[in-house]
Amino acid sequence: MYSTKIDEKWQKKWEETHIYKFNEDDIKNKLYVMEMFSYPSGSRLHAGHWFNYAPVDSWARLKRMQGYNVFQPMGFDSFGLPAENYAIKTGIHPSDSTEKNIATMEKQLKSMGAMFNWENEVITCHPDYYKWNQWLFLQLYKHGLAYRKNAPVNWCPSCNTVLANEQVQEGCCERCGTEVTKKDLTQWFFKITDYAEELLQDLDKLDWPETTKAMQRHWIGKSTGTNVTFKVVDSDIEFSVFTTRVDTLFGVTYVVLSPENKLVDKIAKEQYREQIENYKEQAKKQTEIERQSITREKTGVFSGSYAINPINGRKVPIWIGDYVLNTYGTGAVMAVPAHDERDFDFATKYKLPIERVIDGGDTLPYIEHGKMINSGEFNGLSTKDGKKAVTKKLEEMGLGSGKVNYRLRDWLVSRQRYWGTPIPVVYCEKCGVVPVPEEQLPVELPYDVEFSPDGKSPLLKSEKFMNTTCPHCGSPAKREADTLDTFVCSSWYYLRYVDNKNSEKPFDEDKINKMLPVDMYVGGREHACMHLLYARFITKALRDMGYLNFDEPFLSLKHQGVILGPDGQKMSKSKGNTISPDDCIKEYGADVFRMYLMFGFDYTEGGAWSDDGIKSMSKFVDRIERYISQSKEAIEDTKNNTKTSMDTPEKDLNYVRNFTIKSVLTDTNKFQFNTSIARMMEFTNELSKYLKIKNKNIKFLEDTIIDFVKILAPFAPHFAEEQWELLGKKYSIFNEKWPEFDEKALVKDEIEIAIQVNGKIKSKINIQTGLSEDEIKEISLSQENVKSAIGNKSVKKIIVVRGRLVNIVAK
Ligand code: ANZ
Ligand code: ZN
Repeated sequence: MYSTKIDEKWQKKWEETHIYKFNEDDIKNKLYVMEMFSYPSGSRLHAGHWFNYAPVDSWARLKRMQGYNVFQPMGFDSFGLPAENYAIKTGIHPSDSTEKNIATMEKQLKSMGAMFNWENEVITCHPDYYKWNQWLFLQLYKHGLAYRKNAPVNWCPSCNTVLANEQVQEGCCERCGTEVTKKDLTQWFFKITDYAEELLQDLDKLDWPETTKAMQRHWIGKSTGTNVTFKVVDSDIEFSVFTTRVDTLFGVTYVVLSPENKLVDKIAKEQYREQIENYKEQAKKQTEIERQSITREKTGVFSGSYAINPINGRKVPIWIGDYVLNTYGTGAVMAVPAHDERDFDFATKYKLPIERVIDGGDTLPYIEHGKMINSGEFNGLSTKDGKKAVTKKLEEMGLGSGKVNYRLRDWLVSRQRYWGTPIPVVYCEKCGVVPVPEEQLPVELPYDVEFSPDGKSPLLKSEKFMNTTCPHCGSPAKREADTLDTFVCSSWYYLRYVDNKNSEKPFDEDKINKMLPVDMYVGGREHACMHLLYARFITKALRDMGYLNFDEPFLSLKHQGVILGPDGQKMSKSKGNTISPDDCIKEYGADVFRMYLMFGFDYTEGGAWSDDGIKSMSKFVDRIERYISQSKEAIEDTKNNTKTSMDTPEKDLNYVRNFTIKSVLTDTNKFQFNTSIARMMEFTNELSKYLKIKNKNIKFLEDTIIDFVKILAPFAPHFAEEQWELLGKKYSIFNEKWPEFDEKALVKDEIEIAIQVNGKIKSKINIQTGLSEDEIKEISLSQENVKSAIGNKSVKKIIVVRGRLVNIVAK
């Protein structure tokens, strides 16, 4: 009987024989399969991890049996807030709890029986990894892609740290859900915006889910428009606005600066200053999300100054309003209330003129495209042509030009937390910012640090860490106290896996350029605009520095769905609806658990857990075991069996066998594990029928069983390995070739049958052998002659005489 004993037996054997060791001499058949590495949390491996990893392992096993040389590494994304917060709560040092959690999770992962290449493991909180994380920082710095600036940044008051834009979701912290505020801080950034266009363009090359690509496109947010220069009246100050609707330039009735725009102080007239100062204070309290809201009531104050519209020389008032963001475009907009909703609301509220310059519709604002009106020489042009013509004119006048903007912002990487990679920089009174020389890496994270949160970097409190000497001039210097965002660790771990023991370099270039890109990457869709964007950026940056010869890290990407609790709710300890993988495998074995995950859910959709589901999967595995053992008995008892012909029962089973080989292959290739297993179930039904027949073709049965165990192997690896051994076959089934299907067997034989209605033959048709009775009935009833013979009588009975005739009784 299949049980965890079998799991353990084969796990041991696989480990002892190094069967899944990657063959470095066979790179041309390499297949780099990677699942997102996990965070070593105290709550152990959950059903979601299993759902991410086990089916992908089955996919990879099938590939292996097709001759691929599979590389499937595993590791731990082990820096980060949860360990630190846990430490604050319990006093257990993050390093200690993390090491313990990793040990537990490694054991659990091993109980899955996946082909992980543990010898290539990467643990990001170990100095032999974060040393190279620091190296990466230094390379980016050297190439102008890491810089420091003072800026209003997102601050999570609960996590006590700044967050990258990507980590703010609908105004809240991606980790803890607390509303994010703004703080002016000097922070380190990575210049991902240098790659905005390439990050956008290359999405087209990727075999990724369309929704994920769309999210990245949206996040990058390319916008094509025009910068238009306005001169301030009675001054030599000028400023630009960014607009995507320069065809509405004649309709500008005022302009708006963001409250943070540096020009505000320069142009504000004396009698308005106090009001403006108050307004600036008030604007600080609003989040960018609130400020961008279409529905929120617009607010603003007049500056007292005017600007000149370059296209018609018209004088328009300059206002200050917080619906203009300082972080986008030029931090200033030209307002066209007739054709823009926010401008319309603002103009209505402050009684500013509204002038239509685009024809179409009766209502205002009219925000669609149309023909230009009230626009002088441009009248009659369409929006599309008008944008070109007006931009051209502005360019000729030297008062504007075409401009592309991106919504993407640089990646803020400093964190005011302890449990992360120290940023390898020192501050010297004489030399300023000095990067730590590469040969002095790693800058080790000290163990003894007071990390209770007070909004400042915990490392500041470690004198021993902070005080150092300048690598440049030798005078006393201070270290950077912030640590790196953990997304920096995960932005390049797929490179380190390949050469994880290299102590000279982060990786050997020859090695990784042969092994990468990753062929298949699988993980949660929540990483669409964070990890998956950062990793693409880092790959491109390292390529431009000459380390890599490829443009994209992950050629194919898939997202697994979410496994919900039996109640259809997200699993959580507080709801008491979690499923423990440990308990499941203890009760049913790893392969039953794995098969249930593959059969019970659509891989990309997930769904609610069902106890009945896993029970019936367990029964299915028992049935397979019974049939194999019955087959084995029949095979061993060859005395009475001398049949060598392939008659109808053999042909029927042979059809299903070949159909199963073909469908499992195509479906599994598409990550359709549930239908793959459904085909295997159909196969076992057919097999059970055949086993009941007295006169069997034993050679055929044996071949069929061998094929079936091979088909099953990727999906139930321990169980199949055991059955393989019981059949007397040579270790290991995973060194066998995946069976090939015979196209000929998939063409069904046809026979002619007669269809009678009330005893009279009405039709003769050819049907495939092996159809079920229901299928034959359905085909018979659909024949035109039969239908008219039945007319409006009702069918009382249908008798199917297999292979000959169908008799329909109608009254
Ligand atoms: C005049 C205009 C007239 C506009 C019209 C739209 C419709 P996307 O597509 O997101 O790039 N805008 C520019 N900079 C802004 C900022 N810093 N804060 C808030 N809004 C800003 O949007 C570009 C449009 O958003 C620009 O085109 C500008 O308003 C506004 F009938 O200019 B438009
Ligand atoms: Zn110095």
